[in-house]
Amino acid sequence: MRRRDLLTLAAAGAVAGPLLRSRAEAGPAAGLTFPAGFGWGAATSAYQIEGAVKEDGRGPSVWDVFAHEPGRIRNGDTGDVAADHYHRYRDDLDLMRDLGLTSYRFSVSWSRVLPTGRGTVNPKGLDFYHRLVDGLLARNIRPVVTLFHWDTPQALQDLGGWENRDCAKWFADYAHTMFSAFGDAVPIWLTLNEPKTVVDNGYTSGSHAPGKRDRRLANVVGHHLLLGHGLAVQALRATGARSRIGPALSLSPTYPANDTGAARRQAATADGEENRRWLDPLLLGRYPADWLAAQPADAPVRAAIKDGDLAVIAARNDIMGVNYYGATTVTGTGRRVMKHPTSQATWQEIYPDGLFDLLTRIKRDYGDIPLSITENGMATTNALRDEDRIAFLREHLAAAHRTIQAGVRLESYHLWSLMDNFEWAEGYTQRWGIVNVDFTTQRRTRKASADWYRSVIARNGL
Ligand code: IFM
Repeated sequence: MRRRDLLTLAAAGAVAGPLLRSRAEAGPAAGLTFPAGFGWGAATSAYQIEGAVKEDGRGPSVWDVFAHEPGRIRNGDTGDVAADHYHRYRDDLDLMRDLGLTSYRFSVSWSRVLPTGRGTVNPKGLDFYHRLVDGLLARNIRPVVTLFHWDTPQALQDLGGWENRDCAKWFADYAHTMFSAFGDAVPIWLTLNEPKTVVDNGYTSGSHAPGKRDRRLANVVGHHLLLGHGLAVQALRATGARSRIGPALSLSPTYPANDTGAARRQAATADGEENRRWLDPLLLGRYPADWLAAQPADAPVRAAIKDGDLAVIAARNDIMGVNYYGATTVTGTGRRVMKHPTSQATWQEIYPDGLFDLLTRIKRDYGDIPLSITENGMATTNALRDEDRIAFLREHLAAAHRTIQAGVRLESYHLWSLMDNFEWAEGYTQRWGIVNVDFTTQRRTRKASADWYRSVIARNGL
């Protein structure tokens, strides 16, 4: 299900209901202590916060180009300045320290480090990330670094980008550059952020860069992304670094809208698209048979999958990053419906119990791999008094706690997002941060949720 389709549903009135009807109304979860050493984090990504898109030798990415095309982004917004983090990172590091964060997930702008995506390294670009990592380590905050959060260098896009199989190799070379430069200073690398969103939004609905609308091509892109992940894992192992590595996937448990066999079958099919088509190749070394069978005989993805690819893709991961925003509910005809409350982001079907279902399912079906929640959060129009976000976070953390009690190796939680930022096609209209950013003055102000999260971290629990 694509976010664009959900917007259609929302417009038709299918999205409704007060936020967090069920468990939140039952009262706050309390007295839940997390294991010692549990990682309390927040997440961001480069294009969404850095700005400084033309400074210090940075090359353009697909998002620079896309955001400047008329009609692509709400209000004509761009990430040119964003939250100006490139210049304000020291203050932002202090903000993280004051919150008590023990983990910070950010992404590297590939074209800041390699302006044309490959070849000559831009020392000033690399230096920015050195200063950021050093600043985190000096504040006892663990850097969790994503290598690809959708901002493919435009120079590589001009060569076909992820449609071109070579992009997997270019990505692995860039990853190797980063591994060599940072060694053990970065304890956790995340290769890809949400390949599903690239496939769905970047190449199917066209609502994200590079704005293509070709589902057949999209699935080829999906395969090349997975191949790039596997090659990057190999590249890390080759350096001998002790850092750990894995992907960050957006996953969504799928449920039938009613108790009919047709709805259950459609939920299983939706599970193939939402979850198994990513988890199976990465953790089992094969595409799901039903997903593959659903691809037409002449689908280009069939030819794109070469002998040996799946062995590369299934290279051992040390950790699995899970971005969890909500559930997926489908009817007997396969239509997506919104059974649970939503947020300012109308594609979001808020269902905290789904986090428990999802993480326990990963352990059951894929083995006992360490997990990190690499994103979880909601957008709200409430500027500073974001009580709805607090309710959301409380319920999801309670579900995370139950997951740990059930024996899942969940080691950290990163809320999305540290601060308000450029929300892709929605520009600056959706506020996901626990820290408010005034995009005129760049002033940062902690929201109620930031103070609440700070107390959770201080208590190591709810
Ligand atoms: O802002 C995005 C992020 O870049 C990826 N995951 C979902 C978030 C909210 O839409």
